[in-house]
Amino acid sequence: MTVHPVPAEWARRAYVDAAGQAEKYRRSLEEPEAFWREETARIDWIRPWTQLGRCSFDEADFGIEWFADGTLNVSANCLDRHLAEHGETTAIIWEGDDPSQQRRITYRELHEDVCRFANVLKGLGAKKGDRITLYLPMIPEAAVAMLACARIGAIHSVVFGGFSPEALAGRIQDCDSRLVITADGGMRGGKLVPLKANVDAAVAHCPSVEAVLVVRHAGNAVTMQGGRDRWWQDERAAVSPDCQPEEMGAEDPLFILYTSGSTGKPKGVLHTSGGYLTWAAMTHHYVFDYRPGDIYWCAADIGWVTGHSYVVYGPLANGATVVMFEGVPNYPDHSRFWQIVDRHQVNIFYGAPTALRALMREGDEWVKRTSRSSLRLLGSVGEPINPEAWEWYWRVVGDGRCPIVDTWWQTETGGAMITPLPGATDLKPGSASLPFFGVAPQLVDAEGTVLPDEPGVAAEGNLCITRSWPGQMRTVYGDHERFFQTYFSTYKGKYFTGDGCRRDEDGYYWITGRVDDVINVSGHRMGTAEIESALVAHAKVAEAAVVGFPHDIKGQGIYAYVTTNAEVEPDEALRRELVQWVRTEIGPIATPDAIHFAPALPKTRSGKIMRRILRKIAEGDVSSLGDTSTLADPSVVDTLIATRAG
Ligand code: 6R9
Repeated sequence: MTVHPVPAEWARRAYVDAAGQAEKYRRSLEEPEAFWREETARIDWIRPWTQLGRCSFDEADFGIEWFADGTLNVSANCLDRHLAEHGETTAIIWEGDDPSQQRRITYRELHEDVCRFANVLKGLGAKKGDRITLYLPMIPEAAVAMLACARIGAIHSVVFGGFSPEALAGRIQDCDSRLVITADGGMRGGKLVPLKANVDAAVAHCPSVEAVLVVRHAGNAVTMQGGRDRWWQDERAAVSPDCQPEEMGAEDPLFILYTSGSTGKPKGVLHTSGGYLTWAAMTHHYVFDYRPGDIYWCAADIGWVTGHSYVVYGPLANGATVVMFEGVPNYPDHSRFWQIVDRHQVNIFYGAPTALRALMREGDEWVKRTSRSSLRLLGSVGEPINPEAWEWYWRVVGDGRCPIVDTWWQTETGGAMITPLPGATDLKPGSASLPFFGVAPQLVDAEGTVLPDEPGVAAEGNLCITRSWPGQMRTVYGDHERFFQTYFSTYKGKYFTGDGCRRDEDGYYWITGRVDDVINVSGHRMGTAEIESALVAHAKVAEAAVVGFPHDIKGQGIYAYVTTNAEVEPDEALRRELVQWVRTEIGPIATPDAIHFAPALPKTRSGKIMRRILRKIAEGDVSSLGDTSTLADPSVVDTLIATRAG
């Protein structure tokens, strides 16, 4: 297998080399108090913490707290403290969907905008602890709105702009937001996303919403409802440019972000202030080896956790210059990413494998016609990166010069957990490599037996984490019991990630993908249960079962088995209708790739759908269906094999 050793220059100049990595890792687990005292010094505390943490994953005394008696304000850490020496440093370089549009915003300007935005929110009655829903395109005002919430101690809940009004309404209702922040519209690939119209449709079902603050951006016509809707640009001028940051406890909530799990509706993952910011800033510092002056670009949308931790909180806490991109990789053409790299002289680029695979398919020429000589480091996140895409990223995009940090983590973990450090870790294409400081992974088998962790011995099982880390989520908003049940009840005393994983002879971790009913479509997490409930909500559908199947570009595609009501004759028109239906119910990211009309689904005698078999059929691998003897009616399987979709 190929191993790419740490380039000599990186070993010399990086914050940590291999020996440093091993030593810091050891200290983080063996001397946590001293280790975290040092690492939290990167944060400006209003009142320094004295208690490190009180964390237990056991049911009897379950709870997670870090630095609990410390106080801080997250927005002051991302803004105010940079002003004295770096006020004129560019904080955000914005690149519009339309390649002729750019904006540059200094830390001083960002600070003023955040203060004004915070004052507008206060004027609308927002206060500490309130939930505020954000539904915005990738524009600087998205970061401004998040930081303004943090400044006054309100809890933001960002909903990805690709979600439908239905999905948005559910998320507004779940956390009872009184305020929604949106834009008239966003642009993606030359197409308008009618955000304000979507908010209008959503808010019609949300009696809790009293005010909608709208950022003028795309210039499309919108309806403004008197008494409820206001333009940010109008309000901005009428408020003071000063706003004192609220003193927040380290364990006061910073944000909620909804994410899919294997059961039920999306969960409101809750992150708090002190531990989360420490983790975001610290991982951004070490993983990207960020130096003042570097131009750093994370291509994730702020609607996902990667956008929270690595577009906004981590880099801004570190005083970085961040590129923010509204558009898509293939508009106006397949060179767009690399044109942006050249135009803004990007040094660090962090993106998702799905985009790389899509660009790889278009051929090297689109990449080669750009210079990319400014690039020094590349990153990958969101899903496993297959070695072929890794090598292409390395050879074609990075010209064989830039280390690739393949960072494994989750919405729940707040920031990178298993990742190379560019000056320390030899790279194996496809492996997220080694645990970050403070992270204690463990592999267990299905029964929970711990697999031996010894040098030279490989193992494969389910990935758990045995100790808390500061960036860990603290609860599921409004349902603490669900938090415990979802993550800590499968394997007693451990956090279960939902991922399968192999550890090789050198101790490198290879994430093999989800082992639960979550599918990862283009790096977006979807619960099969959500798509199923959208399908059965259609009047003609009796039953549905959704599974993932391998997809060349998306990583996984969505394969839906649908049983229609008895009187319905399934046809092509219904297939199209159901695809459209799911797009409307959840959003375009949940578009089924295949719909397989099934007269019946394979079930056990107790009525449980045998998903294992459905996955095999969707994958086209019917040679090894395993034991089907427990099926109530084994002939169902033959029918499904004969009628496989796609
Ligand atoms: C950050 C983020 C989390 C799930 C996670 C895993 C997959 C993320 C990965 C990766 C292999 C990587 N995942 N990064 N798998 N290698 N580098 O993506 O959060 O949206 O919550 O998804 O994504 O399956 O469990 P989130």
